[in-house]
Amino acid sequence: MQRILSGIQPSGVPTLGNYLGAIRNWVALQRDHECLFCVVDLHAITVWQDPATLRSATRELAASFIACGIDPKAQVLFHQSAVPAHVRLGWIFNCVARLGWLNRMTQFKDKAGKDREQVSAGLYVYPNLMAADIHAYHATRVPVGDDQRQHLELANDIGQKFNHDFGVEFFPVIEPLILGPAARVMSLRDGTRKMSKSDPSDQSRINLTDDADTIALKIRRARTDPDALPHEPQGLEGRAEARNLVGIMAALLDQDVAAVLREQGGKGFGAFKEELAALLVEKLGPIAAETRRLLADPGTLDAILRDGAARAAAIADPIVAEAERLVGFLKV
Ligand code: AQP
Repeated sequence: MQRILSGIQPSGVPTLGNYLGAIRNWVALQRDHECLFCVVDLHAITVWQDPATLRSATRELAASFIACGIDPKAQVLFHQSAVPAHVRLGWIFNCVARLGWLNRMTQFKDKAGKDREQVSAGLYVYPNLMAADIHAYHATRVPVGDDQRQHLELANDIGQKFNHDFGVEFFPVIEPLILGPAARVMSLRDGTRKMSKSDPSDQSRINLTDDADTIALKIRRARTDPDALPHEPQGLEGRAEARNLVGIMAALLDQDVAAVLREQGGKGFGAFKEELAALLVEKLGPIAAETRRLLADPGTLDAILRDGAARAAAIADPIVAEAERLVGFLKV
């Protein structure tokens, strides 16, 4: 059975984007893979996080994973900072990766923007830690969206350079796992930007913890254009916001955009938005309720995370100890 590692940053409350683009697909993977699901808090602090908020966001994300259908008994659910193997291997990889490789990472350029000199060094070396997250478990498959493809290639370059430098075949080649047509959910305020949990505007996203009224209000206020919905996908060209809302409905219904437009074409946004909001409430309502139930018992949730961290460490520790031995660290 192939071992899979997937992670999400606790950099806010998980969104509809995280759900449709990632978590929902991971739930399906559990059936025929050995999975490690990681709340990547070490990655989250590459940008400033308020400490108390980070702690609560870590629990919230873990609860959302479970509420969405991740089974923490059958699979390993843990938070990254609780397994030191990530940092130990991450440091080795900082010394294996070349500066030129990191300079090519487009996500760093996007995230750093014009303020390059002011961002943390962690944001710059983040792809090395991501490589360590995967290689620490000898995971061979990683479900990724397009935005993470370049980081995965870097993880392979690092693993292969390590093997070459130390004359071993230790780190396996990682294959990206592309899961069907990736649902890319865009901001409700700007159809050209992706929906993000760290977007300063709460109105730009649907949080997995939003209640029915909040969802309805956010969808009602979502930016659109004055035209009716087209009958065919070509009619969505140049209409980023309309395309996004139709795409969300299609993803929730497990249909393609053409099928949704056959039903919805000709309708105005008022009627369409009402249907979309009702559908969102139907699909997300049970997730939000289960998340709230889990969060009401932090002791049980922490025990799940503790157990997950112990099981993750049991896999990663011997692998990372061997990497350290190969590097030449004295083991006494
Ligand atoms: N809008 C989105 N549409 C589809 N998939 C998305 N993902 C995130 N946003 C969307 C997928 O969620 C996974 C985890 O993402 P992450 O938390 O590690 O970082 P991110 O991609 O940067 O997500 P956010 O929500 O935008 O976080 P912040 O705001 O902190 O940057 C990934 O598989 C990603 O593809």
